[in-house]
Amino acid sequence: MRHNNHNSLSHLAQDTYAVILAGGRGSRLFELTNWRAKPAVYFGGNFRIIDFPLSNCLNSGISRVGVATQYKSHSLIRHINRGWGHFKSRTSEFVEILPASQRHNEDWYQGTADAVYQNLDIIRSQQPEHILILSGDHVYRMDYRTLLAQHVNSKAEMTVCCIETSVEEATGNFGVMTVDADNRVIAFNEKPAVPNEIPGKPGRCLASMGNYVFNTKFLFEQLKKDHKNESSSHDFGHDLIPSIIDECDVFAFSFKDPNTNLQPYWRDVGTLDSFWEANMELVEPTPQLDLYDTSSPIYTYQEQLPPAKFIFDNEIRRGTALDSTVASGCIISGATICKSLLYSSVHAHSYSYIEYSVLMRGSDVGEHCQLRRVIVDTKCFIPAGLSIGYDREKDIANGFRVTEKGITLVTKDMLAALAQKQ
Ligand code: ADQ
Ligand code: ADP
Repeated sequence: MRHNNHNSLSHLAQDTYAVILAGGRGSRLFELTNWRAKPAVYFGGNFRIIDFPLSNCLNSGISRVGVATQYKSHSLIRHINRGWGHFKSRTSEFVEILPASQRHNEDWYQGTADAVYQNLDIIRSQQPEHILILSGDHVYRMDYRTLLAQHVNSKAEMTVCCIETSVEEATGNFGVMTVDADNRVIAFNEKPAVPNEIPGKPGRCLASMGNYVFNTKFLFEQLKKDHKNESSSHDFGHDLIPSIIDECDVFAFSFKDPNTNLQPYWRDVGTLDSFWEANMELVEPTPQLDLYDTSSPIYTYQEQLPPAKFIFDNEIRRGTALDSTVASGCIISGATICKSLLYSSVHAHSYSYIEYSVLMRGSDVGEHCQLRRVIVDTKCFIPAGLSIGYDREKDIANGFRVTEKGITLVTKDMLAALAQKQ
């Protein structure tokens, strides 16, 4: 039976258990992931990165989800516990945390395949037909039912989701594959120095999104084989996928809009620059990622807070936000905010001027501060009169991190160190 009508798509989703891999640090986000895993990093003025794959599961009708955590998981676990309780509204629905807990040996999770292997008994008890493995690191909307349908219709044992990207972007960053005319994966190289180009498309290649579908029995067999292989690093991209493509039915699923055939929005936000850029796209008048689209909402945890409040000081003609998003609990008092994203409970005081910046939950910008192209981590108190983002050397001397593209990251630890110096 071909799976494309609504009923059979719903069944496919119901027979699937999703594992979201959320244990990685995301080291190129530097101090932003000093105290939280990358999937717990804030994004888009209201959300955390993990909210995107979790919402995609919910919107696709996949109601059994395990989140594999490892690195600095406190912030992530707290967010999931607080924010994803509504998933439990029916007894068959859940998001469960799969912490690295040395279930199969003395080790923490080795690679991504090991993170799944160590939870096989938990997954097995659910008896799913398919297992959807998702990276917890990316911002995108996707209906996973289309992927599941292709997987079943092509009689694949495993399906890898891919996007077309530039060779430059893929080099050293992504798993890169080559497919034949039937979309069968015939080569897979994890983060190659010289990626294979798509035939006839110079400079372009097929990159893995780090999302995979497996037939359950097949995955269990392959994970057991990989576990026994002492030379394996137990990672899907490095070890498991390259080891099965010659013998098994592994297909690629191209992430495309079925109506336009165009590639939908998908962002890695793996570096401070790409994180800042992806946030800035959202304050454009009509961004590609429409967070206001209620047909597939992105859910999150939000504190119960009073509305954002703007106090316009007539004398200094300030107290406004333009081309910006301002979350609940913010107080903009005699400050000007331009092209910026303010998370909940940010306070900006008189005479301060903030532009092209991302300010996370609970930060406070003192009087007469100026911020330009700055990422401000949670609960930062920027002392009155400080300018950030105008003088690279001064920012570095103050202990802030400045990227090559001139984005400045400020965290509360940096501000505490600066206060001690003064
Ligand atoms: P990377 O994202 O670089 O490449 P990795 O660091 O292993 O690979 O992270 C993949 C996902 O697993 C992330 O969501 C991360 O948080 C999580 N993770 C990492 N280590 C983990 C662990 N020990 N336990 C639990 N979760 C863990 C992968 C693929 C590439 C693909 C890119 C797309 O390997 O082939 O191109 O994703 O970004
Ligand atoms: P989030 O909003 O991501 O939860 P928080 O500012 O509350 O951000 O902190 C994230 C996590 O890191 C929490 O688990 C917190 O306890 C821990 N944390 C943050 N800063 C520090 C620090 N300087 N030292 C130790 N732990 C920290």
